[in-house]
Amino acid sequence: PGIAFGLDAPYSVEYHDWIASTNERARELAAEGETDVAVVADEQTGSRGRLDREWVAPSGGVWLSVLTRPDVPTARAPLFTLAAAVATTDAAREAGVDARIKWPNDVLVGGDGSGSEVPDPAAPGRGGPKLAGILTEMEGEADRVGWLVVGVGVNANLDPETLPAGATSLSAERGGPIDRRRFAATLLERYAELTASPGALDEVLPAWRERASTLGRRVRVDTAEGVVEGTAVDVTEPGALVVDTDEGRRRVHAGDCEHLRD
Ligand code: BT5
Repeated sequence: PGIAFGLDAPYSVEYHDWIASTNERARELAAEGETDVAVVADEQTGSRGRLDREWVAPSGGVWLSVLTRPDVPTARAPLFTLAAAVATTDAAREAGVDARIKWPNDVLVGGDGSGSEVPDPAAPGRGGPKLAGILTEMEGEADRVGWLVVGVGVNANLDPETLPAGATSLSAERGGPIDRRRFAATLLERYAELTASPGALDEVLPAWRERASTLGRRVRVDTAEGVVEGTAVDVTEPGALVVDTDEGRRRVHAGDCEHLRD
């Protein structure tokens, strides 16, 4: 059964039982001049993570990409990735799964690292296994965003055995399948709301901070300029991680972040 659905968001939905990559399809649509389309698939046969890493996407997940042409400066584009992480977290929570965000683009299942079954929301932890990942691609015109594709992969109704080590799924966490239509609709509606206007975008960072598992933790971030290790203290516009290191405060714009034990 497919997951075609109605939507209270300004996107038309293009649904595929299977496709190579929803991001790739959205990029094709961008090249054809389209906008405001959500490409959704049940299964992907050639999906990608960041840095061309493989993304495992069997039937039963929520694999989607949203194509828009936001009228914002290129410098604000990272806020769309953070907005997608917030939207994914909220949709997971609505489905009954305690999700938190690991900078910049991973959604993890909560957990304070203590092994306790019930994470304490007042004491956000390192976060556990990976539930979802986000891949943003864009093309700018001068210093404005031309088109922007935000791809979100969520392990929805999947047996973690079929996923890479360190991954989990909504169904595994809940002990039963979720309603994927509802989940995808919630995610897309929330994303639309968070990115609707420059004023709405101003609310993304505060919302992200509230849902973060990274802040306050010791982290090691692998960046193009080398490894940055220290305590993650904040995320600032347009999505940079602020890390207090032994050599002082650093702002990191991109990289792979690992949460360390305290
Ligand atoms: C990401 O990359 O986390 C971004 C993933 C984006 C996937 C979506 S699905 C819809 C759209 N269409 C696409 O073609 N892509 C997007 P990254 O941070 O680089 O993490 C990739 C790493 O996560 C891999 O190297 C694996 O270790 C791991 N991984 C692969 N598949 C996974 C899965 N289903 N769940 C959890 N981890 C996975």
